[in-house]
This record gives sequence, structure tokens and C-alpha cells, in this order.
Amino acid sequence: KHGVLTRKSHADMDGKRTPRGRRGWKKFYAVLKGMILYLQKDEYKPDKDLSEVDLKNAVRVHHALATQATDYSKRSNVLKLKTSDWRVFLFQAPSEEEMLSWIFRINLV
Ligand code: I3P
Repeated sequence: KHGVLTRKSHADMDGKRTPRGRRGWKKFYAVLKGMILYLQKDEYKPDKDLSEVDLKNAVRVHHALATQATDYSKRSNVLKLKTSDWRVFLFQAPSEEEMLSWIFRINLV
């Protein structure tokens, strides 16, 4: 699955709150491949190698939990992703349908 997702980092590894200055929203082109959610700056191109930044932004979604971010009301169509190393991300999808589809696909991994 792939598509545009806008990310906010809420907690870093071990659940520590992401500090101010790194809590902003950032738009990515997301690709879910195997157990990894790749977050790339540009649209996915099959024959292009991932940059160092792309690799740093990639999130392992094995044993992660995706839910609707019902406690976050500033934006719509936002899902919350908790990873197995206790990071927390919010991802805004372009529509409710897309948000539900991402939640379903991430939780299948
Ligand atoms: C954050 C940025 C986010 C905001 C966050 C700020 O600043 O303005 O948009 O979250 O508020 O800390 P920075 O880019 O300097 O990290 P919201 O859009 O959800 O308000 P927060 O600290 O209350 O999460």
C-alpha cells in the first residue's frame, strides 16, 4: 500500500515525549512494504535507491498498533501508531477511507 501521509512525532523511543522543535507535521509519500513503513520525501520510484534520510524515517510496524486518534481533534482523518519500541506517531491521511485502510493494513503486519 502507498499514498500521502502527513506525520507528527509524538513520542520517541521508550515513550519519551518528542521535544518541541521536532513535533511539527511533515508530509511524506508512504509505502508499506513487508514490515516496514517507508516515509519518503518524493513519490515512490521502484528503480530508485532509498536515501539515507528515507532509511532514517522508515518505521518498523511489526508488533505496532494503529488506531484512530480519537483523542486528537485538531485535524481530521488522523491515526495513531504505537511501535514496538514505544514510539508514537500521528499520521494524517487524505480521507477517512484512506485512514481506515492504513489502520487495517498496518495491523495486518
Ligand atoms: C510543534 C508544531 C506542531 C504542534 C506542536 C508544536 O512545534 O507547532 O504543529 O502540534 O504542539 O510543539 P515544533 O514544530 O517546534 O516542534 P499540533 O499541530 O498538534 O498543535 P504540541 O507540543 O502541543 O504537540
